[in-house]
Amino acid sequence: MQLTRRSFCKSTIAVAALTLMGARMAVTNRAYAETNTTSIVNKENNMTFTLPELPYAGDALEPYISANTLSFHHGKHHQAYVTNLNNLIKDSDLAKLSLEEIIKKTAGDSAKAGIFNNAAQVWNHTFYWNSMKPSGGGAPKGKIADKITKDFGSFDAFKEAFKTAGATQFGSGWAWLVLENGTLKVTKTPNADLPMVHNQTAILTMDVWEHAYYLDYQNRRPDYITTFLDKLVNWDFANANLG
Ligand code: MN3
Repeated sequence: MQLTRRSFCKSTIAVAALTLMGARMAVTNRAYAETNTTSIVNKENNMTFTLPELPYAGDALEPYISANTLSFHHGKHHQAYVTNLNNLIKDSDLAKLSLEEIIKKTAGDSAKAGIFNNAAQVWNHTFYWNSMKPSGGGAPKGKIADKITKDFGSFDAFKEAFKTAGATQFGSGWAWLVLENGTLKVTKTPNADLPMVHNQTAILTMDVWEHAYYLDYQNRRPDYITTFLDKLVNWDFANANLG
């Protein structure tokens, strides 16, 4: 993580504010909370969301995901969702809520679809950055490895299910490893839809919107998915999310 002096100061202030506010934070996912406490929650003025920093350098996922892709995906797409969300909730009661509260409150409300979409995309992208790491991928270790074997039959069976979910999500969306009623499942969601509004806990995600891979893989989505599994998955994050 590359912190500028300005963002470091902001983070320090945010951490202090968080410590004081304590229960203000309602991030369901423990690891997600630990990795994003400085940036995902409302800032010191308690009204505005900020773009979380990437958990690694912008070129750290090369050659699998280029610095160019991350620059646009994080700096432009993710930032746009943050900016849109702030504009949409400005001066409303929603501005006082946590990101997850906003997502849950607006889910399924067609009059608030714009707010839901932008809030969920802020959450999804932060979760996606953390679902990858440099020198990641390959077979999992620890309790997630045992749980995958138990619930899918084998790691290869999980990989096939995840590849199929990613490749068959028509148009824009996400592939997920989730925990539902104590069992791991692979799911896919369209657009901004996400597990927390389906009584599921997110364990890992992969963005299959074209902007996630088109600069590096063009139309070869299956190659991007295979690379994600073989070279990028952050199993430490998955283990932490499993709780
Ligand atoms: Mn995206």
